[in-house]
Amino acid sequence: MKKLFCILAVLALAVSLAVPALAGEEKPGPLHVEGTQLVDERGEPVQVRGVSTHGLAWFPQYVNADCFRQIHDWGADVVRLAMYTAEYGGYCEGGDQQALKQLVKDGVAYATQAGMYAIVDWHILSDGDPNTHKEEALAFFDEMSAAFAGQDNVLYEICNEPNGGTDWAAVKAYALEVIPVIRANDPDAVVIVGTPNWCQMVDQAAADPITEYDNVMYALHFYADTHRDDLRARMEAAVRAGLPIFVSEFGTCDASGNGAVNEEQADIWAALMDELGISYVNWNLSNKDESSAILQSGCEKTSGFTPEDLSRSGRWLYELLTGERLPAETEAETTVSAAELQTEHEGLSVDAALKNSWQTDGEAYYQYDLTLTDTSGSAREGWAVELTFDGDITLRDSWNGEYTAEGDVLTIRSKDYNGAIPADGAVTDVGFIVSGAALAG
Ligand code: IDC
Repeated sequence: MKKLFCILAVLALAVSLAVPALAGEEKPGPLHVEGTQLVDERGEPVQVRGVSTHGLAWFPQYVNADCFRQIHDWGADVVRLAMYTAEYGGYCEGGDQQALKQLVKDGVAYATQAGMYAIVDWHILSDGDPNTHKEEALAFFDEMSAAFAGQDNVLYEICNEPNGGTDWAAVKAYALEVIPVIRANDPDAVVIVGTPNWCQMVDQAAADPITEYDNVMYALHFYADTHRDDLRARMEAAVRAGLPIFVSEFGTCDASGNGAVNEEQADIWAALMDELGISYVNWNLSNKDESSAILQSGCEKTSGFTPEDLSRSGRWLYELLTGERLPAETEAETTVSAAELQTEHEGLSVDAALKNSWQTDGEAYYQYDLTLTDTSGSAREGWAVELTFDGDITLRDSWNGEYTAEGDVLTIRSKDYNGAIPADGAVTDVGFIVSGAALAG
C-alpha cells in the first residue's frame, strides 16, 4: 500500500495578486484548425491557455464574474467548464440537469464578459465509454450549441476521457454522431474529441482521424508526476503525423489528482507544448483538499485571490500564466517535504495527521499522529511502516513505536504492547516529531 501526502504550511503574505492590465477585454475571435494548429481569424497560430473548473456540481461557487476576470488577468485565455456525467450528482446519474445547464450557461457568460474562450466539457469518467450516455449527450450538445450558436468563443469537448477498454472505433463512432448535431447549430465551432485510455492514446486517433468534419481537435491529458517521456513522445509523434492536439486537462501532480506536485516535470511538459503550439488547460479551479486544486483548502474566497490563497499547484500555474515569479523570501514555504508513506503489510491503512509545525533556527519541526487501521479483515501481530520525506530528517521525539531515522526515511515498528491489531481494528497514539531544513519556496 502506498499513500502520498504533502505537508505544506505557507505563512501569510501581505502582497495581493492584483493584476497587471493585460490585453484588455478584447473579444476572443473565432478559432479554426489548420493542419495541426489552432489559428485565429487571420490564420495566425494561436495557443490558448487556462484552467478547468472542478466538477460544476461540487464547486459551483467559482463560476462567477470576478473569479473568471481574475483568471483572465493572470493571462488565461480559456476556462473549461467540467460537467461530470456520472460521478455523484453527475448530469446523467441523478444530477440536477437544469441547474447544471444553467451553470454551463453562466460559465460561458462570465468567460465571455472576461474576454475568454470557454470549453463546454461533457466530463465522462467512471462511465468509461461515451456511448453509455450518448442520447443525453446528443440532447445536451444540441441545446448548448443552439444557445451558443452566435458566439465565437465556445469550444465543445464532447467526451472527457474514454477509458475502461473503450477503443478508438467506439469513440470515433460517437463523435460522428455528436459533431453533426453541434454543426447544425454552430457550423464552425471547434470540437475536441477525447482519445482512449484517459486521453493518452492519441496515436490511435492519428492512425484513423475523423475526416468527415473540419475544426476537430483531439485531447491528450497528462499528470506531470505520473506521465513523462513516453507520453510526451506519443504526443510529439501524433503531432508530426498531422494530428491537431488540445491538452484540455493536465495536472501538476499524479493521476489521482493528488500526491506530490512535480514542478520539474510540469515545466518540461509546458516547454514542449509551447514549442509545438499546443493549447492547454490546468486541472483544477477549486479549494478541494487535493494537490491538483489551485487554491489552498482553507481558502474560502471565490475571487480576489492573494498569493497565500494559492496551493503549490496554483503558484506554479500563476507563475506560468503571468510569467512572473511570486515573492519567495517572505513566504517561508516550510515544506517538509512531501512525504511518502508506505506500510509493509497489505491491508493496513496509515493515516498520518500533522498536529503541529514550527520553525526554530532555520529548522522546520513537524509533529505527526498516526492511526493504523486494518483493512484486510484479518488480525495481525506486529506492524511496520516506512515514511519517505523530501529531504533528510532528524528524529526529535517519538512515542509508542520503535523508530529508526536514516536519511530521508523514517521506519516505525510496533512495540510489543501495540503490535496486535484485530481484524478491522486500529492502533492510535503513535506519533513523532521530526525536523528538516526549512525550504524557502
Ligand atoms: C478527479 C478530481 C477528484 C474527484 C475525482 C472524481 O480531482 O477530486 O474526486 O476526479 O472521480 C482525470 C479526470 C478528472 C480527475 C483527475 C484527477 O479527468 O475528473 O479529477 N484526472 O484524478 N483524468 C486524469 C486525472
